[in-house]
Amino acid sequence: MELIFATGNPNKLIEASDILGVSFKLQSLRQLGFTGEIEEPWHSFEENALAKARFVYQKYGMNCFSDDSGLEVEALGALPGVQSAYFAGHEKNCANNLNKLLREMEHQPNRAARFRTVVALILRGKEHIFEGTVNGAITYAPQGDGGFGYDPVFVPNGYTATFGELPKEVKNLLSHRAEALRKMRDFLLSYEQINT
Ligand code: ITT
Repeated sequence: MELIFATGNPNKLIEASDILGVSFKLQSLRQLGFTGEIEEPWHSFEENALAKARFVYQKYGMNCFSDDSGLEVEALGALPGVQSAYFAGHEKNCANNLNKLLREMEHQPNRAARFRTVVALILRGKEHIFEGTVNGAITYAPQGDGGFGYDPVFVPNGYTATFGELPKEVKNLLSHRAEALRKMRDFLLSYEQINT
């Protein structure tokens, strides 16, 4: 099955391809020649995910999905949340975002946090939403250089290593993105069975 993944983030594209497996051929926006930024003006992951998928569906008229995701830290009132990509400013700098988070959490004993993903799929013009969450804790310093974004400071519950240290196969089993994309995959596989 061919789908456009409405993302400009190459790390998300790699993870999604690994999670969805060989039955799905993903085309990135870059492969379609689109290198701009799609606006994410809303206050929820769902609205932003829908905005990205609608933009691409309207432009290309092809089945597509998007992923809006971020880190919600309990002690910070669920920030950075939808601002995760821009936490330290408009330049979308992962290292600055991570350093700002660690500074704000420096003297904070409550380390609880969760990653959330909302995937918006537009299939033959119909919209579908899939969600995923993984709970964990924020470290005091970055650990590991795997993954992307906030991975080096996030330890999923039940583990002692961060997503930056764990093998990518482990992250792709446990993660917020894995949960949401597996739900989408199951939906698409049963949709295909019914419609072929
Ligand atoms: P697109 O909108 O083009 O898909 P983006 O990177 O801007 O790419 P988001 O708006 O969804 O994506 O921002 C999510 C940010 O949250 C992302 O830039 C990371 O900093 C962080 N994030 C999301 N998923 C993550 C993950 O699995 N591991 C670490 N950080 C993650």
